[in-house]
Amino acid sequence: MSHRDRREQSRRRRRGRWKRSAYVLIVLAVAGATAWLVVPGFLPAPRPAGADVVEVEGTMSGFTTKVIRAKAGRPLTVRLTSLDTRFHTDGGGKHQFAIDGLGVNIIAPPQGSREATFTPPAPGVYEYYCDVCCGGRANPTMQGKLIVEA
Ligand SMILES: [Cu+2]
Repeated sequence: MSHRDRREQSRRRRRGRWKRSAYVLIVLAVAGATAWLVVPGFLPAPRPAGADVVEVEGTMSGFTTKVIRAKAGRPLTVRLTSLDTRFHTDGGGKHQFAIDGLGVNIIAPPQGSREATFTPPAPGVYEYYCDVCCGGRANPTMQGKLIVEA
């Protein structure tokens, strides 16, 4: 093999190595960007400091909390837990906590919890309800009142 051939060969080898590391870099960049985009979707939204937290449990016999008191303009976190299993034929063990006027819609999976933080803007009484199980919204046990004070 001539000197020239050898030089050519090592140049080609170097180019191959560069291509491979570029490929690895691109794969890492894409994986990183994907993780950055996808992972936050699975994490709960950060709770603002100082939010009041209220726990609400949903079962086939209704909400455990029928009245919630809150302050207007102060963030409120509602953490909804479904105590039912997925074997419930009506609703599959899910429960909901919805307030139409405030755009709140939490759906807890069977034997799981979900939460949302919102700020009631003005004093008043807001009805909350579950519409995914046992008679849905019309079921009086799956309703409650959020009383917002000034
Ligand atoms: Cu329910």
